Amino acid sequence: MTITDTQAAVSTDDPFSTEILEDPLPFQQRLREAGEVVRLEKYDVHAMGRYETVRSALVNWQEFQSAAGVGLSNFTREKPWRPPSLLLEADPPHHNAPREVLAKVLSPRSIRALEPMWADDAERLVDDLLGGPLEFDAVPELAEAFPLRVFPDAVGLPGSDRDHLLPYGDHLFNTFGPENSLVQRGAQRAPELSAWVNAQCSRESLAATGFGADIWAATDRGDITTAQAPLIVRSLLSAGVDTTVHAIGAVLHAFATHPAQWEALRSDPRLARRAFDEAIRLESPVQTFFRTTTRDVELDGTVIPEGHKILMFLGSANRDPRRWDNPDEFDLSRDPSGHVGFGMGIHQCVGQHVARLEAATLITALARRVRTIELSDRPRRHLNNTLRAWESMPVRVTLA
Ligand code: OVV
Repeated sequence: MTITDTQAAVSTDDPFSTEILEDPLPFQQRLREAGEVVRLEKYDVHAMGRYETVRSALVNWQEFQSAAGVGLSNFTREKPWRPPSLLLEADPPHHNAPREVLAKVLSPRSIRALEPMWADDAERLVDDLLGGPLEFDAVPELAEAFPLRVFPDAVGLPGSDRDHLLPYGDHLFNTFGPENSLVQRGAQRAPELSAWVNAQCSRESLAATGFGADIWAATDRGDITTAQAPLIVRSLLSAGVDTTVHAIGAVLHAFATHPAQWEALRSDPRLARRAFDEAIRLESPVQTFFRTTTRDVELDGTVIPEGHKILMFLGSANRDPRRWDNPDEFDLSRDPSGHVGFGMGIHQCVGQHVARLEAATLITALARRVRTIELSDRPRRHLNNTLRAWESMPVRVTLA
């Protein structure tokens, strides 16, 4: 990275290259060191990697809009590959009604009734798994199995084909980046998966109870229109599965590599929620989102012109030593609140209470039965333009 006379620092790195997706940490450190804003030459966008800068941009929706898309593509110039999300890809005033409806559907109060059911489901999944070999791959057996068991039921999806949700989400999160080979590979199945997801969003295809039905009930009250409801259901199906799968993968990896923290959790299971947020901070399953400037914005002596894309590195902010002591440590004695892994401000993850409940019920069930958990082989990364994920995580456990 070089500093030019009057402009922002410039980087020639490609954060969406295989090499940096495999291990983004050295790049993120260079980004934070280079300055508050850094120009990424390859994509003609600006990037932010420091906690305070990222946080300030996240809460400043007036100057850093989402409505032009939160990926590299600028919706004011390029046609989006699917109709824009009414939540993710919208700003006030259009954002308000969908957000209020979904926030109520997914509120801590509304989801409280799920806790005993999910605790039972978690216990059954863990019991079944531990009845078999004590060496297994924690990605399919736990990180994928649990969300795919409980979340589609909570939405009210009818029976089959639920395994379409993961590849759909994976492709969607790839499309926030450039059109590289990850996007090209996913594009083959995208029409089929997209048609399937859209078909699940109608009132008739959803169960009479569940998050889907709750969203549709808001049309009866006039809180949202019947044209908006299916797109809000689509947001649930888009953002609700891959994110929680990879977040659970992150917390399992953290415990498998930090035995003292697993001990701490086992002696105080109330730490499950903190562990989940600490893992979100450390791994940031959603690594990046873009914003688009609505006017010329001056930052640290650099003018970012109106209509420019800004790439915010949530994962880098969550490991910024300017904000966190020993940022690379998974440490249950720290308070991870304030991390930007769920974003911040008006777009902050509306499903975070659901995600915490899923993770906490699974971690609690594991803590009861598993005395030790360790990696039995090298875990393998799953590459995605936006998500930080594991493809495979072989573990060995001993029973309590
Ligand atoms: C946060 C997020 C990710 C992906 C999709 C959506 C939201 C959506 O609203 O469709």
